[in-house]
Amino acid sequence: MKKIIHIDADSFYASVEIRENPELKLLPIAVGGNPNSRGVIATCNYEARKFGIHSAMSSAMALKLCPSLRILPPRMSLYREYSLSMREIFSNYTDKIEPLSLDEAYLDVSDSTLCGGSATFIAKEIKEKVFEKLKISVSAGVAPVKYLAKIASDWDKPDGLYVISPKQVDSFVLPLSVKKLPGVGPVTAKKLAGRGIFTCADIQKLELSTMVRLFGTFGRRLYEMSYGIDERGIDSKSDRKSISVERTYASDMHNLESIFPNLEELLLSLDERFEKLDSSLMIKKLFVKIKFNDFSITTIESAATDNKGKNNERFHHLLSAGWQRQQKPVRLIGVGYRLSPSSYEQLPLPFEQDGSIRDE
Ligand code: TTP
Ligand code: MG
Repeated sequence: MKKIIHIDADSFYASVEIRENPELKLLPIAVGGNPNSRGVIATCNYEARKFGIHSAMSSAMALKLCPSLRILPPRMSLYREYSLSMREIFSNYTDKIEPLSLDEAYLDVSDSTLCGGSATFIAKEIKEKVFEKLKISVSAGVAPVKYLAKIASDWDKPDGLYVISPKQVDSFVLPLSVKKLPGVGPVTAKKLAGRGIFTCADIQKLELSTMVRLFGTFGRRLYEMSYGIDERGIDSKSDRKSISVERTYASDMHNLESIFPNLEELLLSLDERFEKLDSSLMIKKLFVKIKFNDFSITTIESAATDNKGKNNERFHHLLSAGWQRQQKPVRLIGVGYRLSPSSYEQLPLPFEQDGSIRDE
């Protein structure tokens, strides 16, 4: 039987901002984009949640709900620093850490002898250490399997610690709403409800073959989760190899002059996505994908540097070199980073020596 802890920081970006400026503590605050330019809320503190504000809501709407809301611009590099400090604390308890995002990670402490070998005491101590060092609170869930640890960390938020012991698994899952199961969004929940399935107990009344017929491979996973089963281990090495964003444009672009103005927006989106990933991932290479109007695709890549401005120049260069390949009207542009899991790799290499073009 495994001992898994899932840790998730409370209102993470907002908590960091409050830590940096404690005067904000009792005020409703949010981190997000400009309400005048269709910005959205990344997160808000629990004070602001009382007004009904939540992640992904438009900043303009948030201000309507709470006119005194302070909306701060995101400072991703700061959040990454906090994320790394949290990770350092986790690593005192186990090597088996699987980060899910900047503020979230699974820890497998099955083999740990610390805190008398008690996962509950380890989770409690981690919460204390994070607060001691960073002055932000995290919620922890402890369970014998991953998905239950994740549900548990959310059970008693903020500043929660919820434990589902092996003995409690059966009684915990029976009344559990299917909406709490990872992967069950509004569409699946509705489909399940249409069949009279609202809880894990309802799934348990069905045969595995019925679930698979109704929901494909996810049906098997739902069936297993309804019994508290989750075979997944902790993946300590992030297997994310790349991240990219791409856009198909309404009308084809016929020359570089019309192609270039799109690059900035693409790079901004790419960075936004990258900054939310596991903070130990490093950018190893840059790549650009171009789809021409005959649907042929060219991918071109070069090494990354640790300088953002230089990387953006290289993207510019790549876009130009990629287009020169075929010089046909362009319908899609993608930009991306190839990633490596640690910071040990040597990054800067001259573009000219490394630039390579690959046709797909
Ligand atoms: P979450 O852990 O989902 O949210 P949270 O930490 O702000 O609040 P909670 O107490 O409920 O855990 O996400 C972590 C951070 O990721 C969050 O602080 C901001 C960012 N984020 C976005 O930028 N956009 C989003 O839509 C979400 C959900 C989060
Ligand atoms: Mg969180």
